[in-house]
Amino acid sequence: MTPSISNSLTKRPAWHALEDHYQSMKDVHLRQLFAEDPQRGERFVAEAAGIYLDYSKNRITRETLRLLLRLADECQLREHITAMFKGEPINSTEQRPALHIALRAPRSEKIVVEGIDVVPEVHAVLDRMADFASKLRDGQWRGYTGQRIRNIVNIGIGGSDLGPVMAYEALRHYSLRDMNFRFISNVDGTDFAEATRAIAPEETLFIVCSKTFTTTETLENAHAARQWLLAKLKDSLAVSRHFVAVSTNTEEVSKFGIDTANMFGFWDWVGGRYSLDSAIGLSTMVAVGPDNFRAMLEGCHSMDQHFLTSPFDRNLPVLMGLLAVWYNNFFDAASIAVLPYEQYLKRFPAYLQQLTMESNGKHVTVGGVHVDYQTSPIIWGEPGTNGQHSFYQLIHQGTRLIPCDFIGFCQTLNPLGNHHDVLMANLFAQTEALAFGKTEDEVKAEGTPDWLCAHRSFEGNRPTNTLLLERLTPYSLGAMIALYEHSVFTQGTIWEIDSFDQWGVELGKALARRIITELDNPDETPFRHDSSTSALMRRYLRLKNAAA
Ligand code: G6Q
Repeated sequence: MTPSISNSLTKRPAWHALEDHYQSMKDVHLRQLFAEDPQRGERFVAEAAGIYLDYSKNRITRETLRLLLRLADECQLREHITAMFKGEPINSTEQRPALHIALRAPRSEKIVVEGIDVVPEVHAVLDRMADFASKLRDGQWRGYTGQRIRNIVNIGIGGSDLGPVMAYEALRHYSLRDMNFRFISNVDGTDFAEATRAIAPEETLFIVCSKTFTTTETLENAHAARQWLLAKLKDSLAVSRHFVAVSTNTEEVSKFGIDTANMFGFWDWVGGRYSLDSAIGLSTMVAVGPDNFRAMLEGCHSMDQHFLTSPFDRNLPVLMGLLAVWYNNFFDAASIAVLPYEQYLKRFPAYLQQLTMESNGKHVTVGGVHVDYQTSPIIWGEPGTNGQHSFYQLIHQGTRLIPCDFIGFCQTLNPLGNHHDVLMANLFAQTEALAFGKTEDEVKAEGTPDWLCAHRSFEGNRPTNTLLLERLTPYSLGAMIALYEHSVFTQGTIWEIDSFDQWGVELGKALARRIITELDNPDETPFRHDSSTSALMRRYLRLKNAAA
C-alpha cells in the first residue's frame, strides 16, 4: 500500500515564507547580528516562573520570530493549548485527554473530564501520598519485624522510572539523608543485584510503579523483589508491610499480591512520561518530603499558567518549541544537546530524551498520514563541564549543526571555594565561543603558524539557548519540567502529530514475548525468524548452555 503523504504543513503560507527567509538567513553570522544590534542580548530574552531564557544567541531576527509565530497561529497552537487544558481527548489515537496539567492544579481549580471534576481526586491521592510519605520519614511505618524502613526501592521502567530517578537525583540536596533511595528498571539481573546489595530486607520498602501493571520488566523485577524479601522474612504476610503499588490497574495489583489498601492510583489521562507529578512520584515525595514535592508541583503550575496565558512572543515553551522547529526543519539540524551546569541534573538529559523522542518521534500525522518533513530531533547531553572534555569538540568544530540548551544556576547548593564561579564561567564561555568563534585571522594574529591556523580557528555561529535560574529548588525543577513538556507539545502541534501515544514501542515487545517462549522451549518450537535472528538465538543458547 502506498502511504498517502501529508503536505498540509509544508503547504502553509508561513512555511513557504520561512523557507524563503531561511535562504536569506543561512549565511548570516551571529557576529553580524550582535554587531547590528548591540542590545540584542537584552532584547531576545523572556522570563517566567523563575526561569530567565536568553535566546539571543540563535540564528534569528525579529522577522524569523514573526514568521515562526505566524506558523504557530496557522497551526492553531492557541486552540490546541486550550484543548489540552480543557481536557479534550487530544491523545487521539488512544482517544483520551493528556491532562498532566491537572496533576499540579491547585485545590481551588476545577478541571472537568467527562462530567467529573478531577482536581479533588488528584488532591485526595496527593494527601494519601503525603500521609504515607510522612509515616515512612518519621519511622511510624515500620517493616514486618518492627524495624524502621531505611531503604526505598522504586521498581518501574520508562515513564515509571525516568521521572522518579531524575527528580530524586535533582532534589537529592533536599532529601532525607538517613534513607537510601534506589531504582530498578532494567530486566537485567545486574540492575536488581546492585540495587539490593548490602541492604536488609527487613528495612526495605519496594514501590512498584506501573501504570498498566502488565509491563514484563517491572513484573519480573517485582517478583524477584518478593522472593528476595521472603527468602529472609519467610512469611508472605510481610509483603503488605514491604510493598506498595502505584498503578491504574487495581485488578493486576491485587493479583500480584499487593494489598490494594497499599495502592496509590492515578488515571488513564496521565501518560507514562508525564506521570512524575502523580503517585508515580511517590519515591521523590518520600525523599524530599510532601512540602517540597508540592513546591515542585507549584513550579510546574506556574509554568502551565504562563504557557496558557502569555502572549506567544514572550512565552518560553512556545519560543523554545518554535526554535527547535526552525533548526530541525529549515537548518536540517538532527539533534539538540541539553547541557546542565549542575551536577544534580545529571539525569535530566535522559529524562528529556524520553519526553521528547517518545512524544514526537512519529512519522505520521494525527490523521495517520505520512509526513513529508522531519519530526523530533534527537536529544542528548551530559552535565557541564564534563562534556567540554569529551564531545564539545564536535559541537565547536564538527560538520553538523547542534543547537544547545545550556542550563545554569546563580547560587550553588554546595558552596566550595571558587568552584561555582569556575563552573559558571565555563557555561558563559562556551555559549560565547559557540556563537562568535575565532577567525583564522584572529588565530594568525596571535602568532599561530599558517599551517595550524585552520585547525585552531572556530567558525562560531553555533546556536544556543541559555536558561539561567537563581537556584535549583523543587519549584524551579517543576518549572523546568513543565517548560520542556510544553515545548514538546508546541513542536508536536506544529508537526501535526499525536505527542501522547507511543505505538513505536509495541512491535519489539510483541516479538520479545515470542522469542522468550522459543528460548524457553528450544526443542519444541523451531525458530521461525529471519536467518540472522535465528542464528543469533542458536548461538546464544549454545554458549549459554556451555557455561551452564
Ligand atoms: C511513557 C510510556 C512508557 C511507560 C513504560 C512503563 O510514556 O508509556 O515509557 O511509562 O512502558 O509502563 P507501565 O507504567 O505501564 O509499566
